[in-house]
Amino acid sequence: MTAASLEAARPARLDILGWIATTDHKRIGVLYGVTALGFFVVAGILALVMRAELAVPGLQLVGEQTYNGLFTIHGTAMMLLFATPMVAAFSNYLVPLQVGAADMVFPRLNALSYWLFLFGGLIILSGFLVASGPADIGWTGYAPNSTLPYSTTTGTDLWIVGLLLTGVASIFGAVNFVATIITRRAPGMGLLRMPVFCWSILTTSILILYAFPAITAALIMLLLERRFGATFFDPTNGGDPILWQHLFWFFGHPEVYIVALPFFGVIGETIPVFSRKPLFGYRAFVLATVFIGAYSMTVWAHHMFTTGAVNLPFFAATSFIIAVPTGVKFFNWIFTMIGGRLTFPTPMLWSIGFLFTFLFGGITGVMLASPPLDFQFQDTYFVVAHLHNVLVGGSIFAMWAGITFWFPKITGRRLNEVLGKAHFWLWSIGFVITFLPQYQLGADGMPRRYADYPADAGWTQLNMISTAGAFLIALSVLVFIVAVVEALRRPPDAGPDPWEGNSLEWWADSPPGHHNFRTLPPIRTERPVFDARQAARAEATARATASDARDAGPAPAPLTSDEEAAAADGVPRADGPGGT
Ligand code: HEM
Ligand SMILES: [Cu+2]
Repeated sequence: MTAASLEAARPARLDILGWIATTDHKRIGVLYGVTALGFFVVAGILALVMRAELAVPGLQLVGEQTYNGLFTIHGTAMMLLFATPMVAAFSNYLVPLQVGAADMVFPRLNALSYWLFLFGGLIILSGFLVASGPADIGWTGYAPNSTLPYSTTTGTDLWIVGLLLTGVASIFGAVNFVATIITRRAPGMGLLRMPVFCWSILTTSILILYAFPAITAALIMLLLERRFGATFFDPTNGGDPILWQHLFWFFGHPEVYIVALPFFGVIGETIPVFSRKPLFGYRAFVLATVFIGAYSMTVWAHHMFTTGAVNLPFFAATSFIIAVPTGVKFFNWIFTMIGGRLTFPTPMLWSIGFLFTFLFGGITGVMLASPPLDFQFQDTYFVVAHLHNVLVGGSIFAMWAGITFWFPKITGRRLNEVLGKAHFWLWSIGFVITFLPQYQLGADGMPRRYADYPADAGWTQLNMISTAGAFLIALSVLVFIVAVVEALRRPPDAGPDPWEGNSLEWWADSPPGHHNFRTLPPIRTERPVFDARQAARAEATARATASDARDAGPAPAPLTSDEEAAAADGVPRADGPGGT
């Protein structure tokens, strides 16, 4: 056999070394996304075990100590190994494309961020392998529970070290995004012509730079206290356990915006495309984003009302006010749709689902920001319902919108619409069934973080419903996985711009080539690809009119711009951006 025929006989292989050594922002984005979804599946399985345990009173599946480990690792993994790195996945893939750059400013630092995140995550999960079990201190790691002698497992130390690594990864990533957005925008792309997704990432990255050092410091202090004799949180030695709560929530509240703002940005990209209109109030949206980012630094102690150690009116007031810019975004989204020519493919369904579920989560948040209500609901299932309403109903709905929207860009293939819609409806129904009953359970006084509840409390039926919903959510995720596998087995056929998008990523090939762009269109608004498409259509219309005129005598009167737009809508797409 010749070398060439040997080469041909070898089946196509995944370029594993290429992926490991990659510094290409697109590959790093895919690595982040696939890894984060892997952690999502793990954390989801932990959730199913917990929900199965809670379906009926009594301890059937796991003991109390195991349950502590389950909610700790579930909460930690969902927040910091799934939602946060999912933001990094979207921003890695999209920011350089949307600003018209060839890559990030620091590609190697970018790769380092990913590997720190992966190994940090594995270190956290490795707690399941030690004899005493994983961290058992809640995702909030409150002192003194997290100090010795209260949390004796080595799993807690692994949790600390793993979180330190993933935190540093987030900080490196944030530096990279800020630098890329500031220095790598294509000619013509002023800051106010940048897609709202990039604005969200710029804001989020700056927020990371303020918030993550607090948790990094807190984790180092906790490790010193547990293993090296420090007493930061020990009141018998001049320390203060409340200090942990301040450091944690100074990070933790902004963190919930770190996993929300980018997804607001995603919805700011999808709704205009499927409404065939520019985003209503682009500048107000950008201003609201920046305001939420800055202002989210001032509300952290609303998580600490019941400590009796914080100023209630101040933190209640700041928390209420943050609803205002969030409300502005709802106006942006809704007025974009009003009067638009709406279509409802899967990404648009997720976007509209997001509007409903996030609104509900926001309203229950305002309730919890009110100290009298918070004193009542503290540590009950009302809080569990609220936080999942915001995270699952807000961020993760929008995440699915983003995944289904950009899937054709990343893979060159559209997802099957029937499977996509099945995923959406199963998830949505499962979401409501899982989390709505928990508001009632919370109002009835069922406490969170317990593996069991009394049989005579009257909570059994609602718990059973909630558990059934969780399994429906799991089923929907299986449908999504089937849809992805089905799509990847087809040859690529999506073309560069399957949705008729607005921003520059739709100008590049699907998937984009190594350095993204061969050419760029002129950038005169925040919708350069839309502009280029309209220009191409106008030109095609003009050409057609001119040749008609040659055939049929005198030229018709020139179109007004409104007529032109209407005519262009009916014209089949001119040969498109195509990236050439
Ligand atoms: C999708 C289906 C999900 C289900 C069925 C689910 C279920 C649960 C359950 C049973 C608990 C423990 C409640 C308790 O006993 O106190 C919990 C806690 C928690 N979950 Fe989820 N969850 C889901 C998704 C998510 C997502 C997507 C996130 C974040 C992005 C998340 C973040 C959390 C957090 C932060 C906690 C609190 C952990 C703690 O108490 O320390 N969950 N979840
Ligand atoms: Cu908060």
